[in-house]
Amino acid sequence: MNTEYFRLGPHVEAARAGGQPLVALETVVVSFGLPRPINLQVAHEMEDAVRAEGAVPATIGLLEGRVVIGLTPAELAEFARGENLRKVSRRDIPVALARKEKGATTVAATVWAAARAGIRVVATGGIGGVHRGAPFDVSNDLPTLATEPVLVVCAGPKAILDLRATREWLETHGIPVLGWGIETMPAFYSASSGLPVDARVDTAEEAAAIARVHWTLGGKGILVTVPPPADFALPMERLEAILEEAMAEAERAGVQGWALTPFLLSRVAERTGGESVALNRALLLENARIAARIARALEA
Ligand code: PSU
Ligand code: MN
Repeated sequence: MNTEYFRLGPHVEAARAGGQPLVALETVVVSFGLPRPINLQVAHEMEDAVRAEGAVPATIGLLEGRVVIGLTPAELAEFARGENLRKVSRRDIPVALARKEKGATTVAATVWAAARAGIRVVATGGIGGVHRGAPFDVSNDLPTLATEPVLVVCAGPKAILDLRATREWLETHGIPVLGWGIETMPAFYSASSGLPVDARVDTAEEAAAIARVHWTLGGKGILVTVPPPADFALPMERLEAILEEAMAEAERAGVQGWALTPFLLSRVAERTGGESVALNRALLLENARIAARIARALEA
């Protein structure tokens, strides 16, 4: 790991020395994906969920010209305040580091940084993917999964996306999609997109065994998709209506590029009276727990 541009947090340094399994967490969901003040609470709860399952959390963000692997609670609070901070995907990393800007990392930037630090497991909510319709917009989360040997635990691609196109993209680029106790890929807000996974797994050991073979044979990214907790899931039809409206609004207002995903997520949160936020929190915690179990199984 390059020490000029990377720094390990003290707890991550200790975990390394003690040979404990690590799970990387992103900061865009904290700074741009969830409303204040619940965002900071969820960030801490995710870290606690990882610890409760016997692994060590490494929340990642850019600070003072370095990629920090394992933010401290005080640093995490800065990311939750969300001031003077850039949403950093992979293409933004050199700019943010050279200018010493504070940057929250997307799934793409988090996966990339985790790989550089030798961390194999990342937990998040929904990954980015192929956006619907024109203008052409494909999240860097996808190509980064195609190039970095990291397992990402998620609730599938965000339902704001073109799910069929996203599923095809994963297949084209050789990224195995596993279903956690399910045969079809979840769609972040709902339990199923109706699109098949490549294999169903029911235990952390099964997921770890497949990942191990994948990496031994030169494979890169692999997804473990977990359906959102049933008590919180939102019905597709209701969501579709909200999304149609939000996407039309984004187009009228000229919202595009990095700002589109946060805009759509916040509209869905408003229109569901916060139900989507409760769901997002529940699935983030669930995914953090499962990621920790898989990280442990990978060490065994
Ligand atoms: N999952 C969530 N909330 C989020 C995101 C994912 O539950 O805010 C973020 C992730 O950081 C993901 C990003 O990488 O949205 C995708 O943004 P874009 O479509 O601009 O690549
Ligand atoms: Mn995009």
